[in-house]
Amino acid sequence: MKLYKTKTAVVVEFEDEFYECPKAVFGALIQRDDLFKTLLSYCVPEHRIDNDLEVLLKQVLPPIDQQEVWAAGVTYYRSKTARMEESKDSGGSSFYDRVYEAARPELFFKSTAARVVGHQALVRIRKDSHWSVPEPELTLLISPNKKIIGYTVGNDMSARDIEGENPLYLPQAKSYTGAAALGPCVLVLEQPISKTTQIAMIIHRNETTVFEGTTKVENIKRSLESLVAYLFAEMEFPQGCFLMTGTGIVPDDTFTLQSQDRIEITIDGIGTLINTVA
Ligand code: DO4
Ligand code: MG
Repeated sequence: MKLYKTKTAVVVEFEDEFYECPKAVFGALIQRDDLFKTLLSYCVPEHRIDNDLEVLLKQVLPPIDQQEVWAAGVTYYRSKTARMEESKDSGGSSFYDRVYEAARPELFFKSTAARVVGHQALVRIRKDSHWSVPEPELTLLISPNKKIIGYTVGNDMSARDIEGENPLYLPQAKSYTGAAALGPCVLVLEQPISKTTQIAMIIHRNETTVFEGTTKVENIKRSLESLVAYLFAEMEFPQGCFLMTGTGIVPDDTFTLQSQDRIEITIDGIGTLINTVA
């Protein structure tokens, strides 16, 4: 089932029907270990609403409340090779090679909740970057008890030239206004997401497709549980958190985003997150 946050309501989509969750507080719901069961309890005839998905998608907010957004890096082979290339002149390449093989993953802080933008909102490229890309990432919703309770689509906007110049510039390459997008909903399952789930990204420029790529969750080198275990090893998240799980799709080195590009990221079973570059 899918959970949507809108300006006026909390809505569940289940078996092609929509249900409103009266009095539900979105921020409290998305901390619950029993989220699937709780949402199912709203899927009864008295809460059913006539809803049009297209209309709903025009009203959705980012599916987040107060949670921090963290990110894992170099979890796909494609990410490792792209970073090694972009950092070769700075002598930073071996860091990516080593972290790909190491037991400890790369984890970094991506965004506060207030800086996250949602479906159909604007993302940004930094004014001081001339080589920026979107990173389409399966994003986990994790409860305060370290349980993966949902999945959403994430865009980890990145300034490749700034990180490539020096890996110590990672926080500037990754965290700035308009750098994190999540949405359009949270997929809540009874069982873990299938490894064969496809992640796809299309970038349109003036009605032309300028990039298209796909990958699958099974191409992540690490288990999702091990990423969560490292993130929670020495940190508490009293309201839970979101974790972007890394990108397996990186456009070739000649590609950089431009203002007005439209980025569409689709993850099977979750939906499509669309953002335009400001
Ligand atoms: O090491 C830099 C960031 C990597 C990343 O964001 C990714 O692999 O998705
Ligand atoms: Mg990333």
